[in-house]
Amino acid sequence: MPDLISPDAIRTLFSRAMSDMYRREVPQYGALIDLVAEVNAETLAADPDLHARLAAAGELERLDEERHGAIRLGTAQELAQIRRVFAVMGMEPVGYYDLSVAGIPVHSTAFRPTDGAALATNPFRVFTSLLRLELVEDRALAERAAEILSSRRILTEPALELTTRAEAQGGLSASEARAFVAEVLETFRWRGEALVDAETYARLHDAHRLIADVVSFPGPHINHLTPRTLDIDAVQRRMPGRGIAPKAVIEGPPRRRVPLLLRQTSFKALEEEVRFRGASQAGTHTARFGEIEQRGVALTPKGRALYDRLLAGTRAAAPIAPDGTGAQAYVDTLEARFAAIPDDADCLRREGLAFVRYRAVPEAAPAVADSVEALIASGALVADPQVYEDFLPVSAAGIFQSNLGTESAAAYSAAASRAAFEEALGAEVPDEMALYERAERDSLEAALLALGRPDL
Ligand code: OOG
Ligand code: NI
Repeated sequence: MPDLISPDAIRTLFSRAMSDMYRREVPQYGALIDLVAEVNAETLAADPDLHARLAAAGELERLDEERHGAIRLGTAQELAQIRRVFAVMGMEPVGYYDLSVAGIPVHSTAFRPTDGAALATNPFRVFTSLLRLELVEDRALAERAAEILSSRRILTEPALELTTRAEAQGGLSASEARAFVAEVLETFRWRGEALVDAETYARLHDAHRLIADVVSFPGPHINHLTPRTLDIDAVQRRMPGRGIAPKAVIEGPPRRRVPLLLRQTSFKALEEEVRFRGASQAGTHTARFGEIEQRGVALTPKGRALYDRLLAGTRAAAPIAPDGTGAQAYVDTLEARFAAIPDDADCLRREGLAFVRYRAVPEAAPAVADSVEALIASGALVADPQVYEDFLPVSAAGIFQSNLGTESAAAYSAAASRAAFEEALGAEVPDEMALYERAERDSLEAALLALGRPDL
C-alpha cells in the first residue's frame, strides 16, 4: 500500500495546474491575476483591521490560492464521472442551481470542499453545469446533439484508471496524484478541433450558443477561472487600464462595509479559432472569458430571503438594457434598497441574518459570564463571519448571459428538476445552508468547551 497524500493536497496541485494552463491559454487571465494581487495587497496595507481579522480567522493564507472555475457538461454519464474525479480531490457537489428561468438550458451544482479545515487549506470550487437537451424545442436537433455527445469520452483512460485506483485505495500517492492531475487537466484543455462540421455548429448555435459550446467540442473546456479580490470595485475600475473590458455592472449585492455573499464581474469571451470537420478554412467560437469575485459573509435563510427580495425589487424597478444603459440608476437603487440590511457584523449576527464561526480567546475569559452574549462582549468568544462559499443563481445567470451575449433570452417554461439532476449525478446535492449551520453550531460547541463553559 503506497503512502497516500491528502485530497486537499491533490486539490491544490490541480488548482495550480489549472491556473498555469489557463494563463497560457488566455493571457488576459494572467493580467487579471496580477491586478487582483496588486489590489489585494493595497487593500490589506490600507486596512490593518481587515488584515488582522483575516489573519486571525485563518483566511489570509488561502487568499492567493483562491479561485473558482466553471465547466459545462453534456450528459448524465459525464456528470457522474466528473463527480468521481472531483471526489478524489475532496470536492463534493453542493447546492442546486436552476438556470432555465433565465433562458439558459442548464442546471448546475458547485463542486467544493465542505469542511472548515479543507476550505481553509484551499477552497477551490468548480461551478458545473449540465446541458438540458429536453428543453430544446427542435427535437431533431436535440437528438443529433445527443448522438454527438454519446460518442465522446471526456476522460483519458489513465484518468479513469487513477480515479478507480483512488476509490479502491482510499486515496493516491504523491506520484499517482501528479499523474492524475496531469491526466485530468486534459479534460479541461481548450481544443480548437470541433467534433462537428460548420453547418452543424451553426444549427446548434442558432438553437442556443450554449448548446454549440457544449456539444461541438471534444470536452468540457474550462471556460473561466476566477480569482478572489478584497475590493472588486477597485479591480473593476482598473480593468480598462489593463486592456480588459468588464461588463456594465457588478452582479450581486452592493458595496458594503461588511461585504455580503458574493459580488462578481466578468469580461467578455474571447473569439477563438476553430477548425470544423471537413472545412478548409478556420472558423471562430467564443468560449472562454474572465471573472473576478469578492466574497462576503454567508447569510442565513432569513438573511437570504431578504437579499432575494431586495435584489428582485431592484431589478424590477431599475432594469438595465442589454447595451448597459441604466447601469448607474440600477446601482443607486440597489444601494438604497439594501439599506434595509444592517451594515454591521454584530447586528447581522444578533438579528440572525448572517452565519458566523466562533473561536475562543481563553486569555480574555471573564470571571463570571452567564450567557454566550456576555462571553462575546468580554472578547473571550469571537464570532468571525463565515465566508460565503457558494454561488448565486441570479448572478450566475448574469455571468452566463454576458459571455453568451443572450441578455434578453426568455425563460424556459419547464420547471427546475433537482431530482433529474441528482439522478444524473448519482448522488444527492446537499443544501448549502445545512453546511453553514453545522459549522456555526460545531464551532460554538468547541469554543465553549475550550472556555470551560459547555453549560452555556
Ligand atoms: C458559469 C457561469 C456562472 C458564476 O461564477 O456564477 C459562474 C458558466 O458560464 O459556465 O461561473
Ligand atoms: Ni464564475
